[in-house]
Amino acid sequence: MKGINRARTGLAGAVATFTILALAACGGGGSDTAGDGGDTGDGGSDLIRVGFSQLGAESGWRTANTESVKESLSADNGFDLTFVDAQQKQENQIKALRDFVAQDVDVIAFSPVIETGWDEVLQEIKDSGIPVVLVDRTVDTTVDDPFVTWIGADFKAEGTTAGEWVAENAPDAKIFELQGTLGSGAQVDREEGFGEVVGDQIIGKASGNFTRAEGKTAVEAALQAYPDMTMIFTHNDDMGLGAIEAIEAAGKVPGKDIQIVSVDGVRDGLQALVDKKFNFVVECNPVFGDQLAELITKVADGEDVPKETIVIDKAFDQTITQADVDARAY
Ligand code: GYE
Repeated sequence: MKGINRARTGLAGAVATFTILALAACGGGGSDTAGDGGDTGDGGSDLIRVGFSQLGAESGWRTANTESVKESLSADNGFDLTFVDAQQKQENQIKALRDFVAQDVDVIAFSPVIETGWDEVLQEIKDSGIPVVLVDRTVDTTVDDPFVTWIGADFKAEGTTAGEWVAENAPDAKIFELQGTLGSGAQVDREEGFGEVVGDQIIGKASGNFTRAEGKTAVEAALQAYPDMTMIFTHNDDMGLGAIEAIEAAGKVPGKDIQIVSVDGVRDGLQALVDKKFNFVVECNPVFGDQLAELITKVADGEDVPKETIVIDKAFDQTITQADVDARAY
């Protein structure tokens, strides 16, 4: 059924209290299925063999998330990671997942590019007995109990936070909504959260697929279609940065003539906020590799884990300073 991120369980405490306990645990013997031979030739029979299907490299958020995952799921930390980038194509992800089953990895982790279309492969994984850890985005499937645990952000709350800022600061704005990849958990839930607060201010919507280039193209078209727009709500910073280019090329001033409210908070997005081209940014924190490593270790060891772990987000307005931006890790 619909994404698990709809039910908030207040697991923030668990997230914040991550320690290096997990690393000690996996160093001390790993999983009970890890002894069946690694394929990396590093003699890592104690390593936990993880197949991770990343959905792509479409945004600054994704790049930071990939770095965090790779850094945490390292051999030094007790993992034998097979990482595959799907280039935003579901068929590539399905192929990678089937390969992981064929390799009989200990744990499969993946960030689903969209919510639907996973029934068959999730059933195959379930039949193989390999546990699934869902990362970042959610699935909508008929398969019963398709994953052990999910870690990611509360996308709906991010949309709500953005909407509340608009309701408070720009209640007359005419908003064009720049959507992420259609059918992705991040798009569906951010749109829902935002729409519940200021839906009546939205005059048009189109997808920019979470990339700067497609965001720019979508806004070029929107400037023609909705000449009275005064605000863009973009589902991520990269598309917002593309929007800035389109707005400036049209002779308008981003942040003034057309305000921009964004989600993510990568360094380039926060820089746009300092430069007064973005007006408000809701953070979506991509740096949760350590928490993922802890979860995977427990799953491989057959220990109980929470069904979901919500990564904590903040929000930023134009009072942010250049020093804040320079200190940003991603
Ligand atoms: O906001 C966007 C990325 O799923 C949270 O995907 C993620 C989103 C993120 O492309 O920049």
